[in-house]
Amino acid sequence: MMTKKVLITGVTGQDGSYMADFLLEETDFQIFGMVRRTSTNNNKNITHLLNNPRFKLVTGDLTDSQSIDNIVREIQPDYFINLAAQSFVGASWQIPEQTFDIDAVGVIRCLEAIRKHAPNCRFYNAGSSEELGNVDYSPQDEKHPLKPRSPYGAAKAAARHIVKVYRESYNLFAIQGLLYNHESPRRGEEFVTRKITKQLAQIKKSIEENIDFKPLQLGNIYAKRDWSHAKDFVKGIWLMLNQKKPMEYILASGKTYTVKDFINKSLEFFDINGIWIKEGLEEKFIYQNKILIEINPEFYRPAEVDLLLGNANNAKKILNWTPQISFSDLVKEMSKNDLMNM
Ligand code: F7E
Repeated sequence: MMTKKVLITGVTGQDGSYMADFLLEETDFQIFGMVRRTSTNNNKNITHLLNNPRFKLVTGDLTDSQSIDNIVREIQPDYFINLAAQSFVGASWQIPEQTFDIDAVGVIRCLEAIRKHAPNCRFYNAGSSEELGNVDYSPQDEKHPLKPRSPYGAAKAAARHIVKVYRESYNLFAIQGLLYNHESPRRGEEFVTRKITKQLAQIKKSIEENIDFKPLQLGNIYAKRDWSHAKDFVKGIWLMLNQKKPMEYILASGKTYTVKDFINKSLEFFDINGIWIKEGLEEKFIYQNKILIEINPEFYRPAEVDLLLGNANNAKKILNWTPQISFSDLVKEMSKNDLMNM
């Protein structure tokens, strides 16, 4: 039998790199990682894979239909896992067109290439709890209506519809999981979790060395999110891709915490016992008479998703998916990693 081939887009990112790690470990498949050409390389999440004979990089771009078409025609993948995106919600108000071009139209480019050249290929597109946005009830399940609050959420909701349309029109195995926030030491540094652990690690080191530091500046620290570890989620994606029928599931921890809870957990790891004072824009965290954390309205969003809490019972029951890493261990791992790499 021919070795199976998996194409992963967004392979230099958090999810793409963990997906490649997972498949290299758990299967004997050949992995093709699609990367965008850039003048400076962005390979830090995959340096450990570059010499692996089962891992190959291919150049393409979700905004370039010819590149996607050529890659699918030439590789003839058995699985196409689309983890490339403009994934930063905050930036999606500044670059709404680009966000749609990559996160929604880009998905059509993938589906068209599959339809034409590899109709038996199983396709996964990264969906998001941001599609649910201004939620009607908690915890949210797969029946919750799509109510996006950002250009990013709207683009992912559009992608969900188009994936369904292609699935039903052409009988493709095409699905879009609905994943709640997932984090790790490989998370990009502008997302709130990594921003917190990285900057608190810097502050911790500055305090120890008695040098000046800039306070950590954040926006809405009362937003609630359902956070998990990205490693647990790539496994869930793979289970979704290997069911008999193309069904879509929520992956979530089923617990929700405020951004402030995340900060407090990380402060606990760094052993910084200060106090929170004041409220609203004036709220601050003080330690040894110094401001460590303050609010900067620049980081507020034009519209916020106040609360996300997912119900992953279907994935647990039907896919037998069980997340392993708790919120507390996640915060510790991220904080420890940033401190070690200072
Ligand atoms: O924000 C609040 C912010 O940027 C989390 C992406 O992976 O998960 C992610 O989207 C919360 C928001 O992630 C700052 O307002 C406060 O309420 O880490 P985030 P996100 O927007 O939840 C979903 C599932 C995705 O699909 C996305 O691709 O934290 N917040 N202060 C802040 N957020 C940031 N980034 N920076 C702050 O200073």
